[in-house]
Amino acid sequence: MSLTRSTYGERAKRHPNLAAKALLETIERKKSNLCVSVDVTSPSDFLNVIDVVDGLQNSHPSQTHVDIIEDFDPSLIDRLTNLSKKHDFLIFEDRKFADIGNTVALQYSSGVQKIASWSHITNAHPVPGPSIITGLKSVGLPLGRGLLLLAEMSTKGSLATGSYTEEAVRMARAHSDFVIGFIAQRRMEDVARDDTTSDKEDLLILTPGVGLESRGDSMGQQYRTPEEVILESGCDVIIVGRGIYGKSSDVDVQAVQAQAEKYRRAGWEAYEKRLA
Ligand code: 5BU
Repeated sequence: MSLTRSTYGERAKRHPNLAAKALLETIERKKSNLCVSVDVTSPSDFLNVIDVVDGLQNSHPSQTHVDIIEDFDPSLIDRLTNLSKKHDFLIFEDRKFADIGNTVALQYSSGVQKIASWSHITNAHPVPGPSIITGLKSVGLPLGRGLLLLAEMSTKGSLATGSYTEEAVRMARAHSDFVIGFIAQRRMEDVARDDTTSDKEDLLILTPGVGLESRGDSMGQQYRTPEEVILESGCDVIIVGRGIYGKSSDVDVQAVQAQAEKYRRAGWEAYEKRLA
């Protein structure tokens, strides 16, 4: 059965990769294909937004950018990890690695952030070629982590199109033990397919550029609705940031709760329509 007609739970049972399996299982358990991108700079807002949206079982996983947090302190990661256990969500650090294998392995494992030690999923630009996967895999695979490749972007004028996207898909197929899917705007099964492509392939599609009230921002971001993303384009997860916590520096917890539930419901209803 095609992936767009299968439930998250059925795909979880079949999936060989531990991080992908955990992601699919949790989506099914929480009935949420919403990933909230928590792009706030204050550590307390960061933890509050996650506590509120995940406490309501709204979101899974939470996407982070720890490099934007003011006065980053490693204890923040302990608190984030505790929340992820308490509320049953995976952490996806949207790090977008883009360097040579040796450097990305160090960026992933070391420094102040030690991303590999706490982030279940991370992502990378395919621009350096397959060596970026080899570098990240040397650190992440023994820890049971998963990698997403940026096959496409949501921004106006993105260069990640055509043969670039095709090469990203080939790279992912060649490393399917560690690459669990893509950041992309549509499904990738039919891209660069050849005789060697397995029918059992299940590469997940996590999609940013999702908004219910706006079609974009003033800096090139482009939004589509959850229905366009999940039902029409067959993607697996909607990634939503400002649509949930707004643009102001004061996070309004009640408004965040309401918006998160609105996006969760929209994403799940689009998925149910797709199955039907
Ligand atoms: P927004 O507030 O919903 O626009 O946030 C979208 C998030 O997804 C934000 O964290 C971006 O860094 C991230 N993103 C994106 O918007 N578009 C892309 O192509 C990629 C990531 Br890759």
